[in-house]
Amino acid sequence: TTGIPHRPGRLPVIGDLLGSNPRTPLQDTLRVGQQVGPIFTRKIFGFEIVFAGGVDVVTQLNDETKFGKHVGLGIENLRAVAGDGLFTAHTHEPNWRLAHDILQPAFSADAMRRYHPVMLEVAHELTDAWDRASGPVDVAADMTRLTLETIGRAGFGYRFGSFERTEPHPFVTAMIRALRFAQLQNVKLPFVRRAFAGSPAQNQADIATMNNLVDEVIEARRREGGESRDLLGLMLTEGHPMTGERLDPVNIRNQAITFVVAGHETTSGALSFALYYLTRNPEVLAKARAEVDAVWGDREPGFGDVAKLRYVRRVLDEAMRLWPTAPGYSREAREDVLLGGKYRMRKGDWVIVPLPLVHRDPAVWGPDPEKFDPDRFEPAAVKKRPAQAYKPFGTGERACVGRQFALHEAVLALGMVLQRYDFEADPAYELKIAESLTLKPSGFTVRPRARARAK
Ligand code: MNH
Repeated sequence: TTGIPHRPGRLPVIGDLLGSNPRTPLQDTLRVGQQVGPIFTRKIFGFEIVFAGGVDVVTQLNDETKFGKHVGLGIENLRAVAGDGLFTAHTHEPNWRLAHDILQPAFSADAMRRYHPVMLEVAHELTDAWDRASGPVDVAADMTRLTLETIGRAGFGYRFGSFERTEPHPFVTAMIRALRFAQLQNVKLPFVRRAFAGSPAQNQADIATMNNLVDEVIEARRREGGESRDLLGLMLTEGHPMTGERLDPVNIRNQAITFVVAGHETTSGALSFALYYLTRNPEVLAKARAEVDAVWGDREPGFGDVAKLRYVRRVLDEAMRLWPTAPGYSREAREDVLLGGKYRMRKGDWVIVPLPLVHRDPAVWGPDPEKFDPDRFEPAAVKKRPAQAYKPFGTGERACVGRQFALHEAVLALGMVLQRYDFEADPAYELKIAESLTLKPSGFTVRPRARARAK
């Protein structure tokens, strides 16, 4: 990593700590990258980490013959929670491919058709809650209710009861704390780590809370049997399509926790940012709503109606360009290479790709990358861009398996709230982004009012 530029003013021992905030590592990295360039390092608590945020260098990194997913740093720590589940598994662990192949059918077009009624049911719980709301609603909190309920019911036949609760389900409280604990284990100074991460004893209790719930749900399904081909059904009854090999019980538990976590945080943030940008761009909102009115009218959307909302989909795509809610991934060299034609990487060396930088590269996205403009995703515009310029769902064989699930769920929910409400948002609200494993707008509220025409 010698010779890679970093921000001026790096200090001995504490490195680039000044100007870094443990609550906003991604936003700090974004600032540094915009100042320093497409390839840079940050040194935090003795770690020197290489980042690559230019579309050219990311095109090199996304070449699967030269690089693969790196499980390290933050993701390695998550193995305390999710073990060898799909997201945190090393590609060379046999359980990665086994689970990948067994679970693939749970994300086919056929499977989406089966999930649609469940997704619709949950979206109605959101609109029921918003119909009853007498004041502003916290958008990220309600979108999290929607997405958690959706993955719980569609994947596992489990109801968290999110819309009946004022406080989060105990699983969620435990999950949020356990994820924060895992992420902050990289912080070397013990007093800082404890202040932000909480105690190891609490962490053990949180992991037990999560495991116990998952074990109960699995036990109940085993007792009841049933034909369901949801995620849990596939894991409990299917073998590998070629070898017939089955998932072991510990791995099934790891997958269940993985899917509940990966299956809701990111989609919730994407919906929240989309609604934020809609309230800030009245012309975009008018166009999106006109599409919903033209394609859906006052009808309840069927499965095939969701993919017809092409403009609403572009609103989501553009929201995930500016704030990709899974804000990055790591790539590890499979052989010795020259990064960006300049910097030597040895086999096993790795770099982080901060997606908000890639998605703002002015060489690709033009002089005003901060401008929210869904027309960037018109087919003709997409065709003109390099293929690796937009990667909110990651890349290669380790890319998101839940992409179609997330997009169906999100377009459906966004369409339904556009169909039903006018939104009054506080014009004084300034976008504030909360970073956990994922990104969400913090403190963003809207007042939903039933539209005159919709029933
Ligand atoms: Mn998802 C992997 C983004 C929704 C389940 N997801 C990834 C990766 C990104 C990502 C990026 C790759 C990370 C890496 O390379 O280290 N995921 C998203 C976004 C959304 C999303 C932006 C919503 C918007 N993901 C979902 C949903 C599910 C899901 C919904 C499940 C229902 N994601 C996964 C799993 C993986 C993953 C599982 C790991 C796949 C693998 O490595 O085999």
